[in-house]
Amino acid sequence: MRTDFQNVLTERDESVVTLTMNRPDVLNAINTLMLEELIAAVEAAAHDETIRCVVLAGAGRAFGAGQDLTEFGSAHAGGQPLNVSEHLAQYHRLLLAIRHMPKPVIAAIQGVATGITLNIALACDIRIAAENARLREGFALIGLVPDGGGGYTLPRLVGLGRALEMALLAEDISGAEAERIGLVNRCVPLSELDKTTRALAKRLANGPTRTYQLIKELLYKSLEMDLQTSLHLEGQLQEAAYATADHREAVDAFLHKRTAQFTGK
Ligand code: T3D
Repeated sequence: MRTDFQNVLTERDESVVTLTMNRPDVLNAINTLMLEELIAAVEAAAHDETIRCVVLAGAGRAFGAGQDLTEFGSAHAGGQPLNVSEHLAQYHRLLLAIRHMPKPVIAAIQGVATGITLNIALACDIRIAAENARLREGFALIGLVPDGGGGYTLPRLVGLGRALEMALLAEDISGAEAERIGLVNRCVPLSELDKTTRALAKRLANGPTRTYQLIKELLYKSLEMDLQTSLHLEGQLQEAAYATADHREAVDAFLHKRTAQFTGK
């Protein structure tokens, strides 16, 4: 994977890669370059079989303050008019790359996570928030609708009523409240965010990666299916899981009373 990005730091720890949005002076607001770099890094992580878990984080005191509004400001001032569909298409490419990642993706959220940055976190498989997290579906505050998949992910995570409240009022939600309503999986003290994220990422990276890919496919696709179609898909995916080396290894490990060593295959 490229490591010469300007606005995204990449850190490799065995089979875990951490991608850190890195514009701390502006709370990691996403400008065009950061977006391009995030796409490149996420797509590279998807194709690299030696990577078995991806972590998305923010540098400094925030996870991220959403779209860089100075870019919107100069577009409105007539500098470079923004083609909204083209611009959004780039975000959609990133979101789909995260959603289709054939391995788990964890968002580690501290401080502000608003607008499109929050919705990128909502596309990840697991979210860990620090107690100081401030999660805000902040689009309405600048007169926009929630994009970046928020209209899809938000009601599925927290239910329609809560999603409407979050999108219309655009108020901060604390890490603890986010855990309570299912917006994040866990809330931990800020001092433990890094340690907790690393431990979880390592645990997932040492798991049956190919099976994790199949599990993701089953759950995400089943959201859109009736029971019968989901049961059919489950059969297809279980056949694939049954054929993995990791399944055979796990059964053999159980029978021989030893710990399974998963290769991800
Ligand atoms: O293409 C598409 O359709 C995508 C669309 C996406 C839309 C969105 O993402 S909607 C959300 C957009 N983001 C916001 O509305 C957040 C704007 N920022 C704020 O409201 C505040 O900064 C915060 C509440 C997030 C944090 O406040 P605070 O007091 O902790 O920090 P601060 O002093 O306001 O910010 C620190 C610096 O970051 C500051 O720069 P300065 O004054 O020190 O030079 C501030 O201007 C800068 N900054 C914060 N957010 C952004 C930003 N610069 C550019 N874009 C930002 N989004």
